[in-house]
Amino acid sequence: MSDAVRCMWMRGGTSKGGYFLKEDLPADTAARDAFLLGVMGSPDPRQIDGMGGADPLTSKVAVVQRSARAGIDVDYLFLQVFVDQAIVSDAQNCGNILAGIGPFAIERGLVAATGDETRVSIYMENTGQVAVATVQTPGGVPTYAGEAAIDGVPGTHAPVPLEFRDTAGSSCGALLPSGNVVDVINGVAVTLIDNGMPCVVMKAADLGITGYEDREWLDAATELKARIEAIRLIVGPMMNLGDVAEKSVPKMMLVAPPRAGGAICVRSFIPHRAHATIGVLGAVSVATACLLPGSPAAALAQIPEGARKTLSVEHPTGEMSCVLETDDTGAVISAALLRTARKLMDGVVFA
Ligand code: NQM
Repeated sequence: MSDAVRCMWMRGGTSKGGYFLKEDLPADTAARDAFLLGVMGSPDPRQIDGMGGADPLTSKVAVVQRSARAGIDVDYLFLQVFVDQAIVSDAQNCGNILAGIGPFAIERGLVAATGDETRVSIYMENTGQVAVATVQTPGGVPTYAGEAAIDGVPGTHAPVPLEFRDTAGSSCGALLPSGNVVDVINGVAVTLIDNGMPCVVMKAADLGITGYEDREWLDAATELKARIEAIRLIVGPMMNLGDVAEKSVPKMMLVAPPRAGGAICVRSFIPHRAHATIGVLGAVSVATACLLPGSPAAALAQIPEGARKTLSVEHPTGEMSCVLETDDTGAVISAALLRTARKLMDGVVFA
């Protein structure tokens, strides 16, 4: 298709991508995916003929429509457009791209602003769960300027707090899909967990690294990546995800003791490239693993007291603070995080 399609390009958290109204995209899934591959310039490691940034974190798409569900403003479908393979996957959520959904929905007239702040309830179609985003709307218009800083993004912007409830088992059917806090795979103790994002959490030291390496080092560590991928392919079916060879989940999380006053330190593979920071729901899942007695993460974590805990998850370029609320049994019942977003371009895009 070479026709112009209406699109807004936005940064959401530490990711970036194209935001579309569902009605503007081809209704047929195969035609939609072919169009999006063309828009991003995939498959090509440089994405030179498209809008993608040659990085999974900048090859993302949000498809948004007004919701018919009671109490919900908009439905959001996240699509990961693979960089070097002709794959468009709906197998995961994205909490970073989620940060742009509220402003986008208001800008496109799907949601009316309600004063200086507007709460937008968002049904995440990938996993059937709800998130609430609070958007700054002084004068009834979304603003992107503000004083909130998030690590991994230069400068300050308007805050977009995100709240999640009932994220356990989002894609795997249960918080601990294998039924265990610890499984041993290829000699490595792992926690298979899904609190919004399917993740495999293991000690970096058990894979022979410190867990403090930078993204470039991790991306070049071919043998380490092969070992991690071997584990990932084994646990896919154990996590009710089936064959994950061509899926972007589960994410692989290598944890180490915190060294900047946080709760835990993480290096994540998503799943074949190292993350520059950490995914939003990925961070929620790792923070949740830290609260499970006997887990590899719990053995390394520094956990604050109280039913409402702020766990700072250290990552390669700073930290992400997750506010977790727990019930009497210690189970996580809600999570909240701060993100920012910015409108970069509004116009039409060509495939
Ligand atoms: O875990 C990257 C990102 C993500 C996902 C990935 C995310 C999340 O940073 O909710 O945000 O893990 O593929 O955008």
